[in-house]
Amino acid sequence: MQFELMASMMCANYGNLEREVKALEAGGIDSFHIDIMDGRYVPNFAMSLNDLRYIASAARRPIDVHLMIEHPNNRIDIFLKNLRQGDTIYIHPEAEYHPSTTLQSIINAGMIPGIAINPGTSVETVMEMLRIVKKVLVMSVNPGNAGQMYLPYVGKKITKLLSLKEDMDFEIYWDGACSADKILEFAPKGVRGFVLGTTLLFGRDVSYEETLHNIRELRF
Ligand code: S6P
Ligand code: MG
Repeated sequence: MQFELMASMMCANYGNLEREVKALEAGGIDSFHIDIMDGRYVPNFAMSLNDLRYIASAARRPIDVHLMIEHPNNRIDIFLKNLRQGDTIYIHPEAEYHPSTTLQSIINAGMIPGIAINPGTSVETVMEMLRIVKKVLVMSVNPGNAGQMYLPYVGKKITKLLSLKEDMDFEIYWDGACSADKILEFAPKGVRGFVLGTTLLFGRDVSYEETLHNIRELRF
């Protein structure tokens, strides 16, 4: 079964970021998920521009930037110029007056446009944007922190998005409290990728290589 695994880098060991990037790549990670926060859209500061720059320069695999900031269009150029063609930028539509303008800036720069949907945001309110984006990041926890509990009502929203994805031409990605049982349940249904944080990948006594191997070997 084909699915992508992304590393939530806010959960990585900052004591040696280069070693983390190399170990994750050697273990077979598909991309690096960078959570950028401004302390306003979400009540936290996780990663920022220098973290993104450093990881983008050390990594060979693609970067997914998850912008949890207000009015990303005001600052989109500084993120775009630190990425390579084909990297992804997710914005939160609620954080922008004109999210379709921001998404168009991302497309024009040769990046993959995505939206992140909060647990409390319904599919109906982002329906038109589903025609613009290539990726939808479904938040299964409220944005702002790692290590939270999965919110089970998000499952129904994923079912709805799965029924729309072929016609509207987007892929679904999972962000928040991702465990092996969620991958077992949702990868066969068509969820394309999973962001791995403290629940499954980081802060454990198991190497990244072994964890990623075990996830790929899950029996579906
Ligand atoms: C949350 C952020 C996520 C977390 C991820 C961490 O604001 O967007 O990407 O980093 O959820 O994973 P876990 O397994 O600790 O929830
Ligand atoms: Mg995220």
